[in-house]
Amino acid sequence: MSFQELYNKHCKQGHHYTYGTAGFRAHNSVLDTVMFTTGIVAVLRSIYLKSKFVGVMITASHNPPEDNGVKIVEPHGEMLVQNWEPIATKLANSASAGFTQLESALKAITDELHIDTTQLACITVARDSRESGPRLLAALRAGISVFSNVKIVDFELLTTPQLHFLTHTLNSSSSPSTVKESAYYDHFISMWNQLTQLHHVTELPFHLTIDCANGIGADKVKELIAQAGSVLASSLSTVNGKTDTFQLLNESCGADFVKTNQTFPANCSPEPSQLYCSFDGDADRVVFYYMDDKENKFHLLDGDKIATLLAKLLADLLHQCGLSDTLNLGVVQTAYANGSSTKYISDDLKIPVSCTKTGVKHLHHEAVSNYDIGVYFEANGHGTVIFSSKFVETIDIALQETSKTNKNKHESLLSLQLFSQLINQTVGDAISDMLAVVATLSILKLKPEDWDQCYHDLPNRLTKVIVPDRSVFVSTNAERQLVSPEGLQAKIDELVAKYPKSRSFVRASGTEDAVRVYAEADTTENAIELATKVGEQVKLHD
Ligand code: G16
Repeated sequence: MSFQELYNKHCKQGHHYTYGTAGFRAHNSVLDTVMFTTGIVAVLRSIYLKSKFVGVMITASHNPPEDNGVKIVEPHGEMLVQNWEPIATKLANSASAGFTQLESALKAITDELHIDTTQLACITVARDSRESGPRLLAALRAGISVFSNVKIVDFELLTTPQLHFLTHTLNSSSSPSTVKESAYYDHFISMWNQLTQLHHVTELPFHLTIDCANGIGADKVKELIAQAGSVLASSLSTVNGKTDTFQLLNESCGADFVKTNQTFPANCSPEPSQLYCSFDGDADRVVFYYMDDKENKFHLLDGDKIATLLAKLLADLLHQCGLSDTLNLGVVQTAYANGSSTKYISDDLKIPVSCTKTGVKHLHHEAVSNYDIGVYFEANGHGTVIFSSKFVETIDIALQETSKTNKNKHESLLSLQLFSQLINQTVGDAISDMLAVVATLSILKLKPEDWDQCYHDLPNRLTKVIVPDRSVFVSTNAERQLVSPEGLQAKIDELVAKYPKSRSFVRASGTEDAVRVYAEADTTENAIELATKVGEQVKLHD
């Protein structure tokens, strides 16, 4: 088919596309056009990067089942570089205006960036379990097929982090054709086995129930558990794994539901002191929780608690190796981080903390730019730990120089090395993060309550307000203050001044048609009241 015939078959006119926090996301019925143009973007990006594999993931992650979306993956697993986001947006909105507009936008881009479209492009694609996935994949493949010199590796159903990992693996491999999905399981199971054997872990200090949000993470984590040794198989089980009942995706379950509602998901019968975790729809985030044995209350162990647990372990290991002054460790958070976590990291752990805008692309960039070990987590459970090339070289050299008779130092160095491979280096990954947390708790012999004791969260609430036009809510200072609508920030400041230990901010979501309101205060009642009052102000200013 010609370019125009493909366009006519897959594209519709009239929708305005905006590049959000993690790519394009909307109701599936308006996405065919942007899938088609994302196929084109991926080809251009691959050619621009000298035929490196570029990934495209079809998913709407934590959003409802009828939504869908697309995330573009850089050759080494990062999110699409930010200076290409306007290119992706321009092509989508040109296609939405008409074929001639798309053709001329494409020509302007290829001319400006000197892209020879006859060169080879290499693309990886995958999708989550949503019903609209196959139709949108067809639109994506049609956009790719506008170009004649393309190699596509279709991994079919994957979690988002699996596609990030496999895209990186393909680009690093001398025989890319041999890279299969199994490379993911082989890698993480091997690192888990080596790390836990080094520390003589023969059983976990709890049973872990994994809520899979009825998403693609269910099939993939079951595969991992089936292939891993008996330690995991005997202590891990899954709930909410109905990936074939599309309407159940993220329904009363999953990481976003648990974090926002601060309660157990559907189909979970909590037992005191056992550990629970929830993935989101594409398994790129995870939050943990448990029920205490005194009051049978729900306790959330969110991204902040994960960050502090991992940062403490890594700081201790660095100290035991005598490398605390050689390799710098830092934590990256967003405005959603609980005030107590930030205080604990800087005052108690004495580790530097930075704050960025929401979106893992921002946290990842900050972590890579500033730290040899960059622990970055959003409170919603999205994150990982990134290790620099200086870290890799330093540990390699230290291992060669340290005799095995210096057992403690040798073991700490090896632990750091294995840990840096157990946690997904390309992007936040619910499965890999889960393994890293479980390994840490097992090594330190911590029960959920022990982990929770490091600091006490300030009571907090996260709510959503639906407004006619969320684009009027413009923020600054890592999203902690609003510059528009005029006067709203002053009202928020007035309200915050009325509650002890309080903080509140408002920002437009980049994945949902809503404005998010976050509030924390000295008591749960005050946090709820503050969030409600700020939400009322948002409605008055929309
Ligand atoms: C995406 C981003 C996350 C972000 C979340 C919510 O997650 O990757 O960094 O925290 O959206 O963003 P917003 O508040 O702008 O809607 P996911 O898991 O939905 O892809």
